[in-house]
Amino acid sequence: MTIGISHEQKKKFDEDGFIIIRQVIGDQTIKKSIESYERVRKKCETFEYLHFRRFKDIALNDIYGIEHIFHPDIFEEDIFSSIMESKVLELSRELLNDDEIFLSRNRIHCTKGISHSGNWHRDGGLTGSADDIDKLLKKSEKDIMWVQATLPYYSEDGFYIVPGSHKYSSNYIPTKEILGTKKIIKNELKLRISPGDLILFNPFAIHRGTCVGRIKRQRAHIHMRFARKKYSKFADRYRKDSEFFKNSKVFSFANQSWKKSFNLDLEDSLQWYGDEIIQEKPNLFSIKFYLLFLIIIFNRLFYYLSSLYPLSQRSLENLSFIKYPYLKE
Ligand SMILES: O=C(O)CCC(=O)C(=O)O
Ligand SMILES: [Fe+2]
Repeated sequence: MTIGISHEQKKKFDEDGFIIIRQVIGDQTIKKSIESYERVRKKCETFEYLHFRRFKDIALNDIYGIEHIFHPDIFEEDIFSSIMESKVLELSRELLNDDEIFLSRNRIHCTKGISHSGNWHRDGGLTGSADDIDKLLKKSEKDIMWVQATLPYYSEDGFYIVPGSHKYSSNYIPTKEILGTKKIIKNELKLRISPGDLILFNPFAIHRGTCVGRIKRQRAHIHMRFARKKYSKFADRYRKDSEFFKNSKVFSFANQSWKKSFNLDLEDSLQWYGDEIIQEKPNLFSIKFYLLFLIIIFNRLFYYLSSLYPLSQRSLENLSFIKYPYLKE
């Protein structure tokens, strides 16, 4: 089982909680994946596909997350090709020291018009509560449960991570201290990645996403979490995933390695994910729509004003009265 993780990379992953593997997919694959992503995005913009997340108080349709990329309504072979070409499944098997792993989360993170300034968090808990995350982190430290991956189609210079924060230690930062904040953490690191690079990280490491946005600095990456079958009960996931994976459009396109993963017999999750992520089409005849429109104008005004802020981007992100900071290079 040696596809590509060297001993040093494994050690770095264990110690820092992340590694970057450069250039795991080719230029042609990236180009085709971007075309596919744009098709999918269009379906969200026109509310033809509704499983997406957006910031509804800064723009009419500012999409930042598109859920369930294997959903038959948006499945794109070229995106799946890019995922298979990246060998992310095989690399994750190596990092998790387990052949029996499966995709428990998948979505596209994207930023186009408006800057994105996300909050610190740890992923991988079941209920989302801070204490629950700390508890599972300790469990995962004894026997690793999952790994997360980011496969970008554009250059990114905005993913922050706190190396080593996936380990319970004397200088451990409890999740409740950072959750929902953007505070500056002493050894935070911003990762610079190019299209076709792959970040693999321990979801219990403290991290946050940011992106300058705007057409020239937009981003779109595939976000994935792989979980070990033995922990399938604790792996929150979308209840229709298994149906999507077994759909002939997906299954017949999958290589042997992915077929093997799709065929795993999993326990039901204690916590299903994502049922509530479904957009409502805006109703132009409701008063709510126009009230929201006023809020959008208000937030947008502050957003543009914040572009004049003279100090650092990190301090701007910490001004609590600016909900949407205008980020620059
Ligand atoms: O890039 C983002 O917006 C969020 C990143 C993140 O939290 C993740 O990949 O788990
Ligand atoms: Fe995350």
